[in-house]
Amino acid sequence: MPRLVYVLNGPNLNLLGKRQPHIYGHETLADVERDCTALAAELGLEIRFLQSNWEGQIVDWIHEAREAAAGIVINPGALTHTSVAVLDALNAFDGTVIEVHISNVHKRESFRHHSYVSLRADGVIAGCGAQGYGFGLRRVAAVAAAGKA
Ligand code: CA2
Repeated sequence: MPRLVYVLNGPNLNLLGKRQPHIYGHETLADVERDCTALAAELGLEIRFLQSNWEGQIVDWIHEAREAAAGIVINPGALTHTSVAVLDALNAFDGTVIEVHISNVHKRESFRHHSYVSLRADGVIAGCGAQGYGFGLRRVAAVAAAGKA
């Protein structure tokens, strides 16, 4: 049975590819989902690819993942820099957590340099564009395979 991975996207990521392409690129979130689904199949993973503009919905999905998933790949959007609630939810999740940012947050405004989510994340990927999601999935698959060996 394929291992389940939640791929969670926070506020405004539904606008990907539609605004600010100089920062976030031209790929839409639907493009990212398609690429992640194809890669997941290669890696023997099943994904639930989700986006919400609501903090509580992201928290609920993290709780749902506790019951079912080997890992979470999360781009929390601006919740990265503000949300203790998302951090607390991730702290209650036992699997692998990979934090992804499309842009290099460390090259940007100073308020983007701090991440609550990084206090829990096992790995952090930033500035690799939408490719970062694929790197995150590969990492979850590698950690799961190492655990099985
Ligand atoms: O670089 C990233 O992936 C971010 O997580 C994106 C967040 C930002 O608040 C973080 O600091 C870094 C913003 C997501 C908004 O995405 C948009 C995409 C296109 C147009 C407007 C917003």
